[in-house]
Amino acid sequence: MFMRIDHVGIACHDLEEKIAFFERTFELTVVAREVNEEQGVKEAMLHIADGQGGGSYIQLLEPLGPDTPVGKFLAKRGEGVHHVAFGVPDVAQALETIGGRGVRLLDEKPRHGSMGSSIAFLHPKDVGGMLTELVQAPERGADTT
Ligand code: MC0
Repeated sequence: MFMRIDHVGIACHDLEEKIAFFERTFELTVVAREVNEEQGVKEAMLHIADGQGGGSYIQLLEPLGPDTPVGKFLAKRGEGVHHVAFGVPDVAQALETIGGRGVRLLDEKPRHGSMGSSIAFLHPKDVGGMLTELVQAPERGADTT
């Protein structure tokens, strides 16, 4: 079902400061930046490697406000790993399969994600405490409405 780790999302207070740290320390390069109003984040993707069905990235996330998923996470836990995202061939199909196995779906259908991807989240309490995201790369096409 999972083809690769698409990205690891890291919550931070200051996106620009954290980008500079990752570039300087790990020699990573920002390949995309986006404001995602629906998810309440300003984010940057830093490329790690290419793999089956797409690349893998570090995603840096700064909240657009305190009353957003990342804003609440920062207030409660501070900076750190917010979620792990796995590449899947078909996010709608993966949701149906995983939901059928008893995991609570935070999204019943795919939403718009980074770099034109289709994404959906699974409840962290049902995945060993890890907020889990499913990602379908854009070239395969999907309903992102
Ligand atoms: C909350 N919890 C987490 C967590 N956030 N556990 C692990 N990782 C996280 N990131 C835990 C809390 O500690 C709590 O456990 C329980 O889950 C319920 O959390 P809550 O604080 O009561 O509830 P909320 O209102 O903060 O909601 C948490 C929830 C929400 C995960 C449901 O954040 C959500 O729907 N997230 C999905 C969307 C999202 O995160 N978007 C931002 C990234 P206890 O034990 O205290 O009960 S968007 C993104 O990344 C896009 C742009 C992309 O990749 O392309």
